[in-house]
Amino acid sequence: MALQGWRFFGVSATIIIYIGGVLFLSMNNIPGSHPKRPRIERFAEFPSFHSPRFPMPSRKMTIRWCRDLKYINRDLPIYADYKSDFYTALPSDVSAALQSLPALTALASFPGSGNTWLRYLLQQATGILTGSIYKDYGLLKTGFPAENVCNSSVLLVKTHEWGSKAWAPFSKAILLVRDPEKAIIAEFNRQSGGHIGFASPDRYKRTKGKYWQQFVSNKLKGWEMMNLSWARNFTGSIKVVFYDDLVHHTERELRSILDFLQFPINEQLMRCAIMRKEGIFRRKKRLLSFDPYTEAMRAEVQNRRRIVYGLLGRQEP
Ligand SMILES: *[C@@H]1O[C@H](CO)[C@@H](O)[C@H](O)[C@H]1NC(C)=O
Ligand SMILES: *[C@@H]1O[C@H](CO)[C@@H](O)[C@H](O)[C@H]1NC(C)=O
Ligand SMILES: CC(=O)N[C@H]1CO[C@H](CO)[C@@H](O)[C@@H]1O
Repeated sequence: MALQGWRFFGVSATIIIYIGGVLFLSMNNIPGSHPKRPRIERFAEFPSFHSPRFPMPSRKMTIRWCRDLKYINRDLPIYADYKSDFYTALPSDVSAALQSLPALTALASFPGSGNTWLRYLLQQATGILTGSIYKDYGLLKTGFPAENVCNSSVLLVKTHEWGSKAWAPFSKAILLVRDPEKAIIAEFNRQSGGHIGFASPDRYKRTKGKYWQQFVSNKLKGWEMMNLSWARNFTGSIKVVFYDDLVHHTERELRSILDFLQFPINEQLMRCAIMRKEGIFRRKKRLLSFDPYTEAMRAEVQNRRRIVYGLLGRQEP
């Protein structure tokens, strides 16, 4: 009897530990819709976000928002609320604008092209949350609680995918394009830098530089496909935003993006967003003591960039 009691206890404990373990693992590894891609994306475009001064991006990093963020509630426009918030537009204009918003807008970009920064700016300027087809817990905790929301309750939805499946849910898209030279380094840092956020110089030299070379050539193809397939084959309306323009003419670009989204501009929020455009991110150049691109690589990257930028209608100096 006593033995059976012990056996029962032992089996129960094993089962409980097992279930607990499975739960723990599944909580940390929720399958996404794109299992092949890394689902963790931090602020790759903001190297300092990972700097040793901020060792863990998910802790203590609170963004001060110009206004409390919320979802778009299309069914129940609360007029009194909109009246005070969107004081530049009449309440009826606002609700009409919100209702006429097309189903869904994608924020399509190659990783490392500044999509998180653009989402940050848009959330500041509108007070409305932006979504994503991924669920990045780092972002979830640092001011992007609508990670994994992909419906009309968000302003737009981040994606790094392309192809007919990727754009099926969307009727509009903003294609954010960054110089591949920078985007590829940002992506390399993100994939290999861990919490510190930078690839160590050794990583560029791994297997006599072949690893990095292969990385650049793969990513360059991806960059090109991403850009061109959205620009050419997506059937909805598309707006191409160049990262450099966003950096140098932030307000002008934001206004034109909101115009594209048919979202009414609130001047007060816009001023606030521009004031806080860098937010907690201070962009700092990583000082690599060497140039990771060889002459041949750079020539190839620049050649590709010229072709793609040309096709996207941008003249290169
Ligand atoms: C949007 O998606 C979220 C999460 O999947 C869900 O909670 C919410 O109800 C959805 N909203 C609409 C308007 O479909
Ligand atoms: C885009 O369309 C062209 C034909 O117009 C097709 O050859 C190509 O495979 C398409 N690309 C994607 C990524 O769907
Ligand atoms: C998907 C897509 O449009 N790919 C094109 C990318 O650009 C090259 C030329 O630069 C084309 O050959 C591909 O078809």
